[in-house]
Amino acid sequence: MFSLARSSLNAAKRAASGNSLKLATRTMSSDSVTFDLTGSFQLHNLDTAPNNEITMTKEELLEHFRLMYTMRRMEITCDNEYKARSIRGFCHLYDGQEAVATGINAAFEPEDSWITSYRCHCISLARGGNVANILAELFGNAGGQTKGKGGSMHFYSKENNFFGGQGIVGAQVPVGTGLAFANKYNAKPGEKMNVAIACYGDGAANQGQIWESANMASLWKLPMIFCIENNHYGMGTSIERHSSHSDYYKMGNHIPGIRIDGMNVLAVKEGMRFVKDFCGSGNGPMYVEMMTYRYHGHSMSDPGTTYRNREEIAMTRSTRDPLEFVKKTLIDNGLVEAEEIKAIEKEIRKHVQSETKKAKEFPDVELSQLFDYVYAAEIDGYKQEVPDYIRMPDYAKSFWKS
Ligand SMILES: Cc1ncc(C[n+]2csc(CCOP(=O)(O)OP(=O)(O)O)c2C)c(N)n1
Ligand SMILES: [Mg+2]
Repeated sequence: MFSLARSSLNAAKRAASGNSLKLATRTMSSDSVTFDLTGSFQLHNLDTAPNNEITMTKEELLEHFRLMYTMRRMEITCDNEYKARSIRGFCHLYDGQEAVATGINAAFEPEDSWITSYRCHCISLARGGNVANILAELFGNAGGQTKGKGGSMHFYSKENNFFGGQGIVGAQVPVGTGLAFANKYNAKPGEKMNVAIACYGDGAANQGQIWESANMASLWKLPMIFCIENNHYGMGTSIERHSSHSDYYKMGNHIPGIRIDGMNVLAVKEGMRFVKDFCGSGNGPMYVEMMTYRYHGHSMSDPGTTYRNREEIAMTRSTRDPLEFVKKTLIDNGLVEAEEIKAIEKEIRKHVQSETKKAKEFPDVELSQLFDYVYAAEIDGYKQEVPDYIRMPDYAKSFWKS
């Protein structure tokens, strides 16, 4: 027990490493501020590096804050709705990790491809989803992003180049490598390629299929980003107990890597601008390690306090919270008054409330449409497949194809 608590505290120290909540300011003009990012990156096998500063306008910072606060409120709503049993099944929340999805999205173009694990609600939101459709998917009704048939782990939006939510740990990585292959294949000669990113966890990072994907991506110089969201725990196991080494950004061996302070949205944005530029220019893949933290347990069925202690969670919240960081950056640099932030928070809370109401008002999925969109509607003239047998929870209500 003692060693577990110790390793858990080590993890907390690492999560808390990097810049403190306060970001040093370099220069200021009337409508933008340049921030110092020194200490936010660690490099592996790279001759070039991201800039050690980033210039942001008030509007850009506010936009990031709005998205991150919407994510936070949406995940808190999921927690409440799950406890009220309006959401059933698996449900993995992203609060604590908001700066990662927000910063990547800020560096990406809509044409870049993105695929992730089951912890996918907020990435789907960043990628152009809306709160009502995301919650409707969790409620399992017809207004959901995948028509209420996927649930928490299976968001998907082809028009936003978001290739989902995967329930199988690591499965997104070979598929993401395939997306990178497609992006290279479809690129116009001489032009920058769109990149593909696969986000996965520290627990997934030692899987064989990831090494295999990395090998092909490197061999074929694919514009592929292997992005490890290191929240310091797998499904109840700290990195000290599940990985023989913890420098995840060096895991690609000869493949270049970068470790980024994943609690600082500006570091994520600037770091990912560099990574996208590197991979999209034909230099091959890169390993990216985002140092982050999850506040909730692994999923809603895990209280999240048996393998780490409450002090660790409280310490991260008070010293490294990604939202407090943006808020403080805005206020300390005189870009907004605290009152303005409070008003924005109030407006977003109301928005999430009304989206929740809207999400609940969509109708149930029609039984006759249960298999629409599950299999391809028509392939080479063949009509959509319906399985021969459907096992319902109540055996007597199961179906056989007549
Ligand atoms: C192949 C496979 N093995 C095991 C599981 C069960 N499982 C789900 S998540 C998880 C831990 C993954 O941890 P990590 O990769 O760190 O991601 P995080 O949940 O921290 O985001 C496990 C073991 C699974 N879904 N798929
Ligand atoms: Mg993890």
